[in-house]
Amino acid sequence: MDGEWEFLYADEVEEYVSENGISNIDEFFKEKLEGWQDVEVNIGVTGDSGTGKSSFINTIRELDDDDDQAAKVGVTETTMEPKCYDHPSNPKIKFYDLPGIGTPKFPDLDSYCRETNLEKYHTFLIFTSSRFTKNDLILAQKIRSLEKKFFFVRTKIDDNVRAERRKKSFNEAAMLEKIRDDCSENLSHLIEKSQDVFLISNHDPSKWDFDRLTNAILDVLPTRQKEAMTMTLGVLTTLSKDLLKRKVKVLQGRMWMIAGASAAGALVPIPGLSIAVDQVLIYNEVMFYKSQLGIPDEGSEKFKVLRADTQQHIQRTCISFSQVFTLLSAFAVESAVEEVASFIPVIGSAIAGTMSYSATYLMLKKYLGEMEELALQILEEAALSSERDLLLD
Ligand SMILES: Nc1nc2c(ncn2[C@@H]2O[C@H](COP(=O)(O)OP(=O)(O)OP(=O)(O)O)[C@@H](O)[C@H]2O)c(=O)[nH]1
Ligand SMILES: [Mg+2]
Repeated sequence: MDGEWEFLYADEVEEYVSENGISNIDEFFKEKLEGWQDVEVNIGVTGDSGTGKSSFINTIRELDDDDDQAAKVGVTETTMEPKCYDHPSNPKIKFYDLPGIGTPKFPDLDSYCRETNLEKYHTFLIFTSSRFTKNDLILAQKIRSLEKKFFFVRTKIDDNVRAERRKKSFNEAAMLEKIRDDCSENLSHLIEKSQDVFLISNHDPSKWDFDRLTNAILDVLPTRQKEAMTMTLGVLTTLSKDLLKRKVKVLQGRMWMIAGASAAGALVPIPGLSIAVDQVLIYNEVMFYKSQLGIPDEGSEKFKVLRADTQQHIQRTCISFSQVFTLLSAFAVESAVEEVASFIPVIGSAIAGTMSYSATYLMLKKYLGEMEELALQILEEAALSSERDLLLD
C-alpha cells in the first residue's frame, strides 16, 4: 500500500488508545472516517481577464457553464470581485475566482495581498491564454516567498489545435512543445522544466494536461487536504484513471479503521459463526466504494448505456445488505487472523486479533479489488465510446 495512506490516522488512534484504552474506540474510528468532510481546501485561481478562470472553476466542479451554481463565463462576464465557489458535492472544497493584478480592485501587488489574504490559500493557479505577464511573475514570486506552491496554466489549447489542424504540416506534439517553450521562456527562474506549465482546455478536460494538473494539485496538498480533495473530485461526472487509482489508495487506508470499528462496536452475531460485526458500517463502506469509483446503480441512465457484459459485471459484483454476511463468512476462519495481525501494535489484540476484525478487513480488501477492476472496465468502455463519437463527428 502507498506509504502516505498506510495506517491512515494511526498516530491519532494510537494516542487515543494510550489515553483511553479501547473503550469507545469504535466511535473514535467513525469520527476519523468521516473527518475528511470537515477539512477545508482553498484554491486560488488568478490571471488576466478572459483567460478561462471561471470556466476552469466550473469544469473542476463538474458543472456546465450554464448550471445554476456555475461561475459566470463569457467574453463580457469579467470577474471584478474575488468570489468563492464551493464544490457541489463538498462545500469545504473552495475555489476562489480572483481577478489578476492590474484590475481596478487590485492595481498592484500590495493591494492584491491586502484584499485577497494570500495566506489562506493552500495553492494557486495562475492562468494565461497566451503568455504570462509581468504581473503573473510578480505574484508567483510573492507566493513563493510565502512558501506556497503555484501552477502556471495555459488554457484554450483546443483553440490552438483546431486552428493548426488546418495546416498540412500539422504536428500536435510539436505544436504543444512550442506553446510550452513559449510560455516557459519568461518563467525560467520560477519553474524547473517546461513541463511545469500545464496546457489545458476547460472544454475538454479528458485531453492534454488537465488530469496532470489535477494530480499535481493533489500532490502538493497536505495529507488531510489531499484525502478530502481526492474523495470529492470525480464523483459527479468525470472520473479519470489516475483519480480512480488515487481513490483506491485512500479507501485502502480506511480499511483497518472500518474493520476496527466493526470489531469493537459489534454486535450483530453472524448466524452459525462465532463472530459479530457492525453490518451497517460495513455495508455503508461498500456503498461508498461504489459511489467513489463511479459504478452506476442498476437501472440508472448511466447503467443503461453500458455494454451488456459490463452490466452483468456490475450485477455480479455489487452486493446487497444481506450479502455482507455471506461474504464475511468466507473469510471468518482462524488462519485469516494471522494475515492482518500487523495492526495489533496500534489497537491491541483485543480488536485486531479477533476473527471479526480479520474477516471484515479481508472481505473489504477483496471487494475493493473487484470494484476497482469493474470501475476500470467502465472507464475503458466510456473512453472507447467517446472515441467512436469523435470519429462519427
Ligand atoms: N476554446 C476555449 N475557450 C475557453 C476555454 N476557457 C475559457 N474559454 C472561453 O473564454 C472566454 C472567457 O472565459 P472565462 O472563463 O469567462 O474567463 P475569465 O478568466 O473568468 O475571465 P474574467 O472573468 O473576465 O476575468 C469564454 O468565452 C469561455 O468560454 C478553453 O479552455 N477553451
Ligand atoms: Mg471570470
